Amino acid sequence: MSNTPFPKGFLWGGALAANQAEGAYREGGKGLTTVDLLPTGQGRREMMKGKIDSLEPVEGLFYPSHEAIDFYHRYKEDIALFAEMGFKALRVSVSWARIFPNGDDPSPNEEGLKFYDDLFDELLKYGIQPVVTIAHFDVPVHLVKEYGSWRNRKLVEFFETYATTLFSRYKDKVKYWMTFNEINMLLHLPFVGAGLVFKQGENETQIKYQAAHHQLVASALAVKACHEIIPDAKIGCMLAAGMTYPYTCHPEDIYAAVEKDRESFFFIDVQSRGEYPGYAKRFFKDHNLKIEMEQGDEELLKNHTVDYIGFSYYASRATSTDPEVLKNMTSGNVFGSVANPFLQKSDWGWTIDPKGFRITANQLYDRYQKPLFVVENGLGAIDEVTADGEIHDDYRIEYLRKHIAEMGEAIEDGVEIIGYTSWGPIDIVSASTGEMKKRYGYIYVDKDNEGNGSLNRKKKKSFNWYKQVIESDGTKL
Ligand code: BGP
Repeated sequence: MSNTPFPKGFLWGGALAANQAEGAYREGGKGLTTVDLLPTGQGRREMMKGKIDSLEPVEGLFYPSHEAIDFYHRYKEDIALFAEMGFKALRVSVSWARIFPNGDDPSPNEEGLKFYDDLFDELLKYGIQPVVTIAHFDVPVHLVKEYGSWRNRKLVEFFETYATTLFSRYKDKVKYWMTFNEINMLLHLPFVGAGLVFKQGENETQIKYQAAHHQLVASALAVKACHEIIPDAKIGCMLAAGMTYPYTCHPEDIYAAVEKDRESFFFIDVQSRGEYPGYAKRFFKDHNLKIEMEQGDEELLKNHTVDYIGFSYYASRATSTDPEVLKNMTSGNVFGSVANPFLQKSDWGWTIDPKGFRITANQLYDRYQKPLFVVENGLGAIDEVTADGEIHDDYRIEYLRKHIAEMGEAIEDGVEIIGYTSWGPIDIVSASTGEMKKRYGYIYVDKDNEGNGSLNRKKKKSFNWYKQVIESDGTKL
């Protein structure tokens, strides 16, 4: 399938997260993070929702983030492979606890700063732009224990210090930043999004939206500092996106879909438009939520909005007001979607909707009229190493081919998209399940769900396919 060439300078690449790739969880002076407390297995999902019994790793459980794929020691080998594919950008996150092991340390950890200096130097050696996520689901555990994490206003000050430290240290190396990964995930997986742990009987909705306010203020302070310290940098927000379709044309279903999308848009409306939207104020009133704001917060939000809208797209969503549909058509995702009978699903039950990618990109661009940056898209699948030692991941090529083609259509529609960093260009730990079995990569990593394997890397069939996509500016799909 061939396509109209993507714009010159389009940032083709891949995306990783520190906690899902680095490993070395207690090396280089790094402190413990929230994700380091998430084992694989069924208890993981409840812990991600803030039902946490222990803030210490438990003997005998397997914690996939502790070693992950050892990117901390192998990043040079991996970056050489990304360069071979022709990457123009690599999205990585900085682990907050490598820089401030406890989160409230009086000064940063030089070993941690040095690691990312070396990582960015390695990328720039190949002409690959670092695209840096400041917070990707890993809050220093000490901030949870001592302050209750983002429910506490003190986190704003700690985050501002952390972000400002990064901008000052890497101002000559990093020109693309984003604040919170999938900031809307706070509502669905509050321990992951904001390190929130709930006690029995607490008003979780009140705590979540107060924590959201703290993150939104912290994000605006980071935008302000980034523009002051690195005037030629771009700093964005980051949304777990995917348009919500109404199950029928019944007006109630239509409005339910509007409300579902507003649940996520709320965060980006504040970060991009600079104020709390009316529907949010009504939601707070209707639910008796009192959001504590400090003097100057609203002015800060208004004056320091983001430069671009970063987002992840895996699937579209659907919703209904019919109890029968809601009961019988549940879909596996955290957004409480109903399954879409017109679409196929992945091995993990995620809807596969390439056209939805074009629709979502148009929806975001219509709403915000700012450049978009696709910083996650990909297919988590079970890959098999065949007898010939190869991985014939044609199903992944198919998924990506169709999604990139629809992204091209969105650009033709006039949507400004600055780049595409597909999720997990190398197999890494799955965020939702902690599994290695849920693979996204163009590069296979020899490691299984129980942590067994050589960690050796091996190109899949999709490796040369993506190389050709980039080489041809997206015309050869
Ligand atoms: C997003 C996260 C990523 C990544 C992705 C895929 O929520 O930003 O960290 O994990 O989802 O999800 P999973 O790894 O659960 O398949």
